[in-house]
Amino acid sequence: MLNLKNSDPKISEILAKELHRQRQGAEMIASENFVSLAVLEAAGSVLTNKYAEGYPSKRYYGGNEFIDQAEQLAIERAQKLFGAEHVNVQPHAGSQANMEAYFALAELGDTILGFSLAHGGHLTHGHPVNFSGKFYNFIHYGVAEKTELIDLNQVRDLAKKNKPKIILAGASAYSRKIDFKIFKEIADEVGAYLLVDMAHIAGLVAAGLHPDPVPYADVVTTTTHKTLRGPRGAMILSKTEDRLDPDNKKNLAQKIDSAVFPGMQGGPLEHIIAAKAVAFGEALQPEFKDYQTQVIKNCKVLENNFRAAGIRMVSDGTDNHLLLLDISNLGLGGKEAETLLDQVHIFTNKNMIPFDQRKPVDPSGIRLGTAALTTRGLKEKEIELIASIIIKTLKEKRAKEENKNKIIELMKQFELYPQL
Ligand code: DSN
Repeated sequence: MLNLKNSDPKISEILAKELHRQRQGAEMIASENFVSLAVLEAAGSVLTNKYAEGYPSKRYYGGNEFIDQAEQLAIERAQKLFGAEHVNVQPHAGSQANMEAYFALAELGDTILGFSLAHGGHLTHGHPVNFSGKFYNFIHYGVAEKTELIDLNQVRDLAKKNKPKIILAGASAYSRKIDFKIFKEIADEVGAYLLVDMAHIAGLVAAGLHPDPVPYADVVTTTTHKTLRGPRGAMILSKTEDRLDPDNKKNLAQKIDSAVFPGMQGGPLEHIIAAKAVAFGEALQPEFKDYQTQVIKNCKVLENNFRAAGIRMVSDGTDNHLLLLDISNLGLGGKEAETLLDQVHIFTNKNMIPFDQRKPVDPSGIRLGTAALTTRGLKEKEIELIASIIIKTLKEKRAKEENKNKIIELMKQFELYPQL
């Protein structure tokens, strides 16, 4: 840090301000977390200097003796963590991981059945503005209007009618458990691959606190930086054998590897891969399960407080690390709510709710998560205080200075990176 301060004071100052912002706020964006200093150190390491196109012991550049060891460790730790047959740790981000999985499993223009973004899915699950919606013929299932749970009857009906090449399960704003066994049954009924994007819940899956997609899915993609608490990046887990195409020269693992490189990416980010290895090592420790257990407990505290305050939650609550509030009957939109909460230093994001009457830029929902706050050490008592400030701020439609100060004081008690 000393070097940066001297050589580029402008950027150094921006980094310092961002650290200050992170320290002073209650981070409730459901897809964010705080990595350990060890992960941070690996991510900022000399491995950034190295070109390593290819895979361990099969590189297109020399000098990869140590890079190979780091990547191999990342692979082996991820295999152990998730019981996966094959792991590719090179995807730069969740979006690339999904693109690579589609490349491996389908031809351009093939039909894929995925969860609608408007009901809690993801942009890369076939939204028309995204590559996925442009390159493939996506059909979407959603949630049932009454329960706001994934409508498995609709999934089955659409699968039978459209005979997709891939059925895709996974979400970015869904607060309930996903039954991957049923998805697998439906995929088998229509001869489709099952692809699961477990980005949001990967940490819960690793800790055994969410149904595990790995035994059922042909391929599982995930980011590494959400509940899994690693560096910003992604990976792909897969079975080795290809159920659908046994005569193909490549098995499923080889198809995934070639889709990642040379299909989609060039030089892997080996500093980030080393940081992934560190994070997977951390997730293999028993304390990681305690952490994930607390993430869910903290989210339940939010649920109980919002229910008591009469604030509607999509699907009436949560089983995981996130909650989706429907604030339409409080007389404010998601955009305004996000801004008001920002002003009291509670960081959230506006989000569409199923069957939303408003537009994505100003929808009816607010998404909240507890992964990052739990990393900072907050437990039930502190989450109660934060819930009460959220409720007051939303109901009064006012960002009061006293509430902002309460959050700043609270967060001071849970130091973030005191060593930095
Ligand atoms: N942007 C991520 C999220 O917030 O859920 C998903 O990619």
